Amino acid sequence: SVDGVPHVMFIPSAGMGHLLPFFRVIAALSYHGGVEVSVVTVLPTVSAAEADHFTELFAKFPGIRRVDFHLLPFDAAAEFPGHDPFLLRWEALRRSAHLLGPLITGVSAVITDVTLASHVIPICKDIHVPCHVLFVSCATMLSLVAYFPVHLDNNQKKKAATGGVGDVDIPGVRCIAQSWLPQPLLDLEKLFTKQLIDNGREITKADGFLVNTFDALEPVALAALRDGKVVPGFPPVYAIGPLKSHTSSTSNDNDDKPAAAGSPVACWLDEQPVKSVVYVAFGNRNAVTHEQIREIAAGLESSGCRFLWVLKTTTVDRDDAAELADVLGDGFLDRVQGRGLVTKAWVDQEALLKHPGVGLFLSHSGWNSVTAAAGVPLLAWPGGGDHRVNATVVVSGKSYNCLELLSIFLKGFANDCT
Ligand code: BUP
Repeated sequence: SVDGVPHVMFIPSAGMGHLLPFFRVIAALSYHGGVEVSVVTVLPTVSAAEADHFTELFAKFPGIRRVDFHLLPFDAAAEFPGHDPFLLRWEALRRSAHLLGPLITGVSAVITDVTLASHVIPICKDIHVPCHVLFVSCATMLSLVAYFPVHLDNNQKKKAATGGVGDVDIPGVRCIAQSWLPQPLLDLEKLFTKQLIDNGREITKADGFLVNTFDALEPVALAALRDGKVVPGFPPVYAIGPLKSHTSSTSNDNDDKPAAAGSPVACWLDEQPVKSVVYVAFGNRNAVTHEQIREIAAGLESSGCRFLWVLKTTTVDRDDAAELADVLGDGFLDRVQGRGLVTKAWVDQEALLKHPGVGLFLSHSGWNSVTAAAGVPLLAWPGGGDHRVNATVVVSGKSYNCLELLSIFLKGFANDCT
């Protein structure tokens, strides 16, 4: 600390789903003051959305110290051809993490992203700096990350490795069926899996966890983690969610008024009947294939519903040069004009979900999206990463497997609205 003021250093990773919760905690700490805050920043970012949000954060809170961190050269394309650029950025960060030591020395506490935990925690231990993990997904996913290495060790002991990964029965939490695990975990050679196992083994040595959840939402998983049922002696877990956008904590606006008011999308929503619009979005880095886009478009069109579709055609926004009309097919936009709006722009999703016009959220079930859905029924279409686990946390009991069912669901929704 400097002059008795504690100095907290944040080490986020990459992807908006990881950055936004960090920015929210950083903004809250900066807003309340009494703490010196620094943020390890790697430029250029992978996506334009990340760059814009870094710029906004530092402009809004000039007191935050930006600690530029330069990555070592890493020929990701040669070593891991075709991999997700965000996963590769995590890998690049991990491979350069040993250079963080001198930057961390002298700070009062470090808060790291879980994707870097296996590398950052040992550095902090060496120099006696407390290290907490800001876990950006749900507590159930945290229990899976912590328990997965133990599950594999148990499999090994039982010589059950030939049976594959199998269902993961997390003590005190629940049994997650193999088909509901993050699917890369079924292949122990995958980069995602290697990183998760490394991090899972090391996180038991963290000083604590801040999790974007709350006790009423995940009482069982939180209790099991805290009682040491998942992994004996697990560090303290603080449920600090649901994290809110810093625009609402810094503005004097009436909280009921969506921050997106006045944007073209919000203006369009203003004209729609209450709870009539299906909001469709699959997060910032989950491109759906062109074939899937056409199928979703056909489903939305035949459902007769009003809809707002935030469409991403590439994993990284900077690469997204496709024309909407080309992607959606001839005449689609004309046929749905008035009742359907499709945009590729970044929108203030949290604010839009609060708009009275929105009646249903069709989502990939990224955790930030799930927690922002407050009050809007969520139709989860989970994809990769933690999405399936997140869906199990909020599921009401039904699961559907194909787009025909989705279309039936949307038709039912349309009938409800008329
Ligand atoms: Br796209 C988009 N506006 O236009 P998730 C996203 N978001 O506010 P992720 C916007 O980004 P994975 C947009 O509200 C959420 O807070 C959204 O995080 C916001 O999914 C965040 O939902 C996206 O956790 O995918 O990160 O896109 O889960 O695969 O990391």
